[in-house]
Amino acid sequence: MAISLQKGQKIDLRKSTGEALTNFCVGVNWGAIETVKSGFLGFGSKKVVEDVDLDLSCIMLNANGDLIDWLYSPDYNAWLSQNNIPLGKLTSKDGGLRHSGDDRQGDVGGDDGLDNEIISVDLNKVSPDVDKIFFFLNIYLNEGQNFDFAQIPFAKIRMYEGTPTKVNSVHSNYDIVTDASYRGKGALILGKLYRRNGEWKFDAIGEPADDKIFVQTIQRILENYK
Ligand SMILES: [Ca+2]
Ligand SMILES: [Ca+2]
Repeated sequence: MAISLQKGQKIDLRKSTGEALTNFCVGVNWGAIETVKSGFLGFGSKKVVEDVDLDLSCIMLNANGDLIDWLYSPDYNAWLSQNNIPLGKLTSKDGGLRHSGDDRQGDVGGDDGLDNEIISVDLNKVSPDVDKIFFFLNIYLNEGQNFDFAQIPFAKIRMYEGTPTKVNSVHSNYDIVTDASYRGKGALILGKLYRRNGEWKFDAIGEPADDKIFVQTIQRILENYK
């Protein structure tokens, strides 16, 4: 039975068998905004799809709270290099975390049951220098777009065993859009994996933020969540 996460809940990373959960996926599943626009005098109504570009990212901190590694989309690299910000990448230096790549639309035609952006985690490969791994989600608004988590038809986060294309067993999940505190917000600090007495644990932070771009969310985490 999957755990339905509550904001601020701390959980052990254990399978239902009691074994430590070390290989899993952190995934976000979401839908594009689909509306039906009726034509003149009600004729010729058509479905209009508005792309929803959510970005799942993570950063790794050492025990002093210093940023030592990160995963975020390389699609922003031109802008990042102009601003002297480390370039985006999809695999961590230690190979323990891997991002499935940037999805810029969301599901069209309803929930396909698979996550649109996934970070695969193998805790056995994570460098001993990494003490905390923060996961966060940002809405990237294209020119002329203006929406927040409340307008997205569905957006769910989960931890599960499996691969980006196959879900074997869901460990825990968290529903974003049904939480009223996310209305009007463009960013969400999902939670952190952290070491405690030689074991990894997860803290479902669930804090929304007004950040316009993920680098602001990284800054926020470094300032407030060490
Ligand atoms: Ca995306
Ligand atoms: Ca999906």
